[in-house]
Amino acid sequence: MEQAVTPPENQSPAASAQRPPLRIGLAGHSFMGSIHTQAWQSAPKFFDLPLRPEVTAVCGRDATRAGEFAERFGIARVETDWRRLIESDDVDVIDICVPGDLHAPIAIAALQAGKHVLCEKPLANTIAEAESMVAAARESAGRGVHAMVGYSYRGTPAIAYAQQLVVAGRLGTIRHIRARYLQDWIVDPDFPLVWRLQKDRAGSGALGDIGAHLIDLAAFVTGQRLAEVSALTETFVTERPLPSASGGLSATAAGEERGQVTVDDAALFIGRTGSGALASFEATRFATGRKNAIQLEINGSAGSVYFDFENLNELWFHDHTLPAAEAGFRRIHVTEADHPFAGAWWPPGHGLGYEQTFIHQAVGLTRALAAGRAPEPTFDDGAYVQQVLAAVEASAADGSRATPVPH
Ligand code: 4PW
Repeated sequence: MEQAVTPPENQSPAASAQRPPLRIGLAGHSFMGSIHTQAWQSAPKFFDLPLRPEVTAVCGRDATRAGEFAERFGIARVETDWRRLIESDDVDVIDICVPGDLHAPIAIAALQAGKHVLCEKPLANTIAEAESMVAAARESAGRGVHAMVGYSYRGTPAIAYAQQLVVAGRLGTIRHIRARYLQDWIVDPDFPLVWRLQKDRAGSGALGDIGAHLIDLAAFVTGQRLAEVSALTETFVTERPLPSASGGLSATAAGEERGQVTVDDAALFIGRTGSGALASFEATRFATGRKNAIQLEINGSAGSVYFDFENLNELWFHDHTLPAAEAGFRRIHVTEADHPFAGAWWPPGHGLGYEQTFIHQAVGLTRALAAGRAPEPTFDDGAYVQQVLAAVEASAADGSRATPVPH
């Protein structure tokens, strides 16, 4: 008789507490720093992990704010210079949660110093930076030191399940990818000029901040990369008040002084994958009423899937091999024990949220490092997204159509 196999997600996490530590040094402590820390701290409580993640130090330029963060999350040590974090003996992984202009210097120095790296997305602000990061990661991999880029939505169970359906051939030949990431948090023209609206800090606007997720998800779910794109971008509000020092997604203006918005507010582009599928993408922070709507539809010759992050526990699946009278999109609650990641959590139907995507990212990284293999998404995956971002910007800037994406 065949032995029943318990999926790793369903094994008791109790053992995680006994495992050797995986010590995390966190660079940055705003929105992403918080959710990464929560992820590292929650992962071993719900998943049976070969190593026990533990955030041992946090780094931020403002010692007071970094200290408050450390106290809130129970982190022992505070640094104010990321170089000190990299030199630390009590850190195995540098977790980069700072604006994009600091990704390359921190990641490259960390890998060279023998620290694994988790780097927030998009990987970098320019192709040149991304390429240097890929080179550093390839070199360090030879020494068993690995790098991962944080495309966290891959850890959404419904997205991971959609990818499994594609791999199992349930969609057949992919014809269409339709992807939209819609937010509305900067519609108010008096919303301040936070770093996400500054090109020298963020690289680009809605395109790189949220469009990058779409580019990664489309490639992850379908296994296909874009070969060419054609794009339009727009900046609707070109000047904004300067932010107070702690400016984030819910920032307030510092005063009357205004500055120039140097990134796109919205980006729209179409493309063709190397395998001939046609794709369309929309990334905007001006879609009033949409908060974090990541909508992804894939149409194949044998079926389709549809997902919206605002209903993240559901995947809609149409099986085109069924008789027409029975076929049609049906809703799958991706909360069953044998759905990706779901077995570690609540009973079927009780559902997960945004934070679990980061916990699943931490689980993937921990397991890969323990097994001595490269975690995914890799810096190569991050550099591919960077190539698409650059091609989109080039196409939008000169009005050229069918701008190639170099590989
Ligand atoms: O990565 C993305 C951010 O930069 C996030 O997942 C959502 O959009 C929330 O903030 C931005």
